[in-house]
Amino acid sequence: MSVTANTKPVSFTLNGNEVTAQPGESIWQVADRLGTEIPHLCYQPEPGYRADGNCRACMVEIEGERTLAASCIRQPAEGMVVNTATERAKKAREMVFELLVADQPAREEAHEPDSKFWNWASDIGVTSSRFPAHERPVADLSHTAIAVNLDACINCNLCVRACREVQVNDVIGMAFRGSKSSVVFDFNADMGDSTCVACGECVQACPTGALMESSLLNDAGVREDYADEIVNSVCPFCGVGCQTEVHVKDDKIIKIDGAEGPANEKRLCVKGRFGFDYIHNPNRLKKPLIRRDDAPRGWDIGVPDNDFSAYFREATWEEALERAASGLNKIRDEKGPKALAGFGSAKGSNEEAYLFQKLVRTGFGSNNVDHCTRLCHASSVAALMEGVGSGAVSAPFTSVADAECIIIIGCRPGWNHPVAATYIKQAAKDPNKHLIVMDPRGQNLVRYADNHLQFKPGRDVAMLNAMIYTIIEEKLYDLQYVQANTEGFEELKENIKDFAPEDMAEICGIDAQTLRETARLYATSEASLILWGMGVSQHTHGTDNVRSLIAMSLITGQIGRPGTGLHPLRGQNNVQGASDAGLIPMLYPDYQSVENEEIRSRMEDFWGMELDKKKGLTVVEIMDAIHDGSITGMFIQGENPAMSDPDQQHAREALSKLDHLVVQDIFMTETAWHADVILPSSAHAEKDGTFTNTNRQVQMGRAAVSPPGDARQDWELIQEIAKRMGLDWSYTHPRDVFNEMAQVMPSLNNITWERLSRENVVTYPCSSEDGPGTEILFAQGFPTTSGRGKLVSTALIDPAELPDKEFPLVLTTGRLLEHWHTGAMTRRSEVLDNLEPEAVVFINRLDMKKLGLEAGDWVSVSTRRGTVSLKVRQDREVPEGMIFMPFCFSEAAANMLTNPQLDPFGKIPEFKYSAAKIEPLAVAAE
Ligand SMILES: Nc1nc2c(c(=O)[nH]1)N[C@H]1C(S)=C(S)[C@@H](COP(=O)(O)OP(=O)(O)OC[C@H]3O[C@@H](n4cnc5c(=O)[nH]c(N)nc54)[C@H](O)[C@@H]3O)O[C@H]1N2
Ligand SMILES: Nc1nc2c(c(=O)[nH]1)N[C@H]1C(S)=C(S)[C@@H](COP(=O)(O)OP(=O)(O)OC[C@H]3O[C@@H](n4cnc5c(=O)[nH]c(N)nc54)[C@H](O)[C@@H]3O)O[C@H]1N2
Ligand SMILES: [Mo]
Repeated sequence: MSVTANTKPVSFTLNGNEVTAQPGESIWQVADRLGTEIPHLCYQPEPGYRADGNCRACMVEIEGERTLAASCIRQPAEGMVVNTATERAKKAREMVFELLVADQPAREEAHEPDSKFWNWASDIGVTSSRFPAHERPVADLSHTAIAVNLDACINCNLCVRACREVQVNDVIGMAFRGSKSSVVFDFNADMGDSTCVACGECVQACPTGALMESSLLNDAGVREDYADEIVNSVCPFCGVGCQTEVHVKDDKIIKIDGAEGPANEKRLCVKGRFGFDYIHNPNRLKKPLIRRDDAPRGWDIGVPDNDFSAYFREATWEEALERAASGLNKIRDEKGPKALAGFGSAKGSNEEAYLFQKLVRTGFGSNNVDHCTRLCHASSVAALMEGVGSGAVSAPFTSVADAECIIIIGCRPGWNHPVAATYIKQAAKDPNKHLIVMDPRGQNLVRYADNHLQFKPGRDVAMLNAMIYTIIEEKLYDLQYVQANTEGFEELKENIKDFAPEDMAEICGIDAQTLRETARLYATSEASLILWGMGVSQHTHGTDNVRSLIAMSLITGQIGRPGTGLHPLRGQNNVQGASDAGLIPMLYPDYQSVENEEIRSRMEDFWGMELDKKKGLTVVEIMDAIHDGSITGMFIQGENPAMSDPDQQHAREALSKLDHLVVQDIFMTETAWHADVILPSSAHAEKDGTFTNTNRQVQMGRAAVSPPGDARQDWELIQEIAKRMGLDWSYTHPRDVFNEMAQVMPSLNNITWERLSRENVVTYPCSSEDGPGTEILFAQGFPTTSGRGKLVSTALIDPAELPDKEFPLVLTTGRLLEHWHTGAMTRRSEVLDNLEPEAVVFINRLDMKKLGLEAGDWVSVSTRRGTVSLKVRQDREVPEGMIFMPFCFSEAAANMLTNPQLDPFGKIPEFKYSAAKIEPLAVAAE
């Protein structure tokens, strides 16, 4: 019996018909393609799932063979005669089901009465059994999101493949033998105590309901609620842009599954699958609010979700909108357009972002509009625009499948882009590929990596330039590529002389040989790809860090081909789209400079009014301008700067100093507490709109439920303000906005609202009305003025604040898997907050010892900007001398501590490096 894969098409007979199998196709797949259903349990016809052939539910008869064959793993041979419905095959399948039914709770008591298992059982007519049942395992309800009821388990192994092969989390396994054989988590731990990251892939794969969303089960462990509608949409959390199937019942989301999108192929992570309940949180803003005249102001008043009735009163929409707009009008008219500023949102849609920047540019009258990209990849975008003429990724993260060498630097995809991480881990398991992790902290991807360069924080340029030095000295660069496609090589060559690995080793903490070997690996691999994140960008020398990455890729020609390129992993679900749409103080939609006469006059014609000639202020500059009195009014939509800006006291003092602040959000955030008017708006699952992910894939998000109470659509509210500021807008639907955007954004060529409604996704740039778009950019040169990629030399620059005697540690900040940024959404999601409920600082065992600390002790963490109190978590991934804090916990806000010093080019603050100290607290600091 041959089980080797067919490499050529094969003709065979299926149920009497002459058919052809494509190379690699199994009998099951051919039958399925041609419309013949064969029962299957352990087989999952989704990308990433390997057929295992263990359940025997898909047995078919092959003429001339004594035994039946499992059609999911069997490939047809030329001339083979296969019958799926012979008496023998049917009987065999019935026997399989009868044996399995014996051990199951009856369908009426089944955890999932509508499971794949019960549906097939009833299709083939076997719903009871003559066989005695084995002893049934008890339920394991130790995890907050996933219920484990192994009484329904049929040992089909799908959850093991889901966990190990698809998501590559390696938590679920099979243990014990024979009739005792069972699914286990780690070494037979309770699910809640295991290393499970709750991606829920196993839940989605389980054909029986043995693994299920616990929120769906009643007290008897039975599912009662089923969707009356399933809406295809996109996940609201990160830039991966997973497509989702949103299950809705009675205008409430009851469950989310992964849908077949190009960035996720049905996979999701814990937030996307289990974190949706924030939108039904009782504390959603439901009525417009106006600050009471006698309410005290101050930077430290805001406690999210606390009773705010002493500060705010409910108002009608008319009153609130009037108050919001007239306050802005007054400032504009009395102090001039530049006294106003706006922060738009990377959580909202492209249409909302476009309208928001248009409101600021045409209604407020200046370019003072920015958003969280400034705190994020601003330095990456600055370097990329300068070097390759485009700020977006050159290739999707799924290109890792074609890469030979994958470098991930300054990012932590396992936590922050978990579904992208599944593709990286899958690729890294291939022995012919090499994964290199460069990060001062450890992370779970290190397990799959060839090497972890655990260098000193803030020393990226030293490390990367040592690699460039090696590539040039050892002549590993691609001379032809350099000559044909780049400029500045001679200067780079000259400048790099100071960066011999032997000299940089001490500075970056990686020995010269490793630096040289890594450089060789990157330069000489068939295809090398770099993915990076905030560890690279959030520094006062962030732009230089990225310049070095770009130089490395350009001199080796590791760009523009499959498996090569530069991929800054974009953070927010729509930060790519919001930037494209022009939520940037120096750029109109599609990155067109506001200071270019010709472009400006084109935009003036298009919008029908005169526009500001000067670029506007950026996020942190706006906060400074409030302090110096030049900005006195703001509109903030879908951002929480009171938590996300560096040096929080400074930022909150600014917000409380404003004469007029309008906040449009879905929750009473720390920022909203400072507002004069609060406009309750629509969450992601409540709106139609397009969203652009990190791969440049423009995707359709669809409203699944209605906004709560009187909350209204974001786009409508922006329009209401615009109208009251003298603009004659009359959009009736996000579609109208999209159509307008497409007229000034060449990146949207061949992408229409109708197309996206139909196809869900198109990648930009797209060169034809029906093509899927261009995944890999720069195959032929660069969109710079010269058509060449620019090599820019960099220098060694220290982080802005180095540790000293008083503040001996390096504080780095970032994220947790379960929480989103400032916690606005995820701390209001029951599942996610249960998983990470309290503020912690991560610290190495050795530093704990020096300070006499035990895990769970209360400490204070201080920098020159402030002090917070929180608990200690021992963490072996943080190196000695460094501490890590996530910035989601308002009770111990990391940004009380961070340094607002800016990178001169990207204007991004140094979130990743402050000098800090830790002191034990004797008493619990409740
Ligand atoms: N769960 C979750 N996921 C998210 C988010 C979230 O809030 N929660 N936010 C989203 C957003 S907007 C963004 S931008 C992304 C961010 O995603 P990432 O870029 O992965 O973000 P961080 O965790 O902030 O930092 C990444 C890494 O930088 C490392 N690092 C620290 N200092 C240095 C240094 O000096 N050099 C280098 N090379 N590395 C250093 C840290 O050790 C850390 O591993 O995540 C997105 N995804
Ligand atoms: N210390 C430290 N600080 C950092 C970083 C770091 O690594 N360390 N990272 C920085 C980075 S990379 C980023 S991107 C920023 C993120 O900073 P922010 O964007 O300020 O953070 P979020 O918590 O994502 O804020 C989103 C806000 O939008 C609201 N919201 C969600 N959906 C909607 C909607 O549909 N409509 C409206 N109107 N509102 C909505 C939420 O309730 C929340 O208040 O933080 C930055 N700050
Ligand atoms: Mo970000």
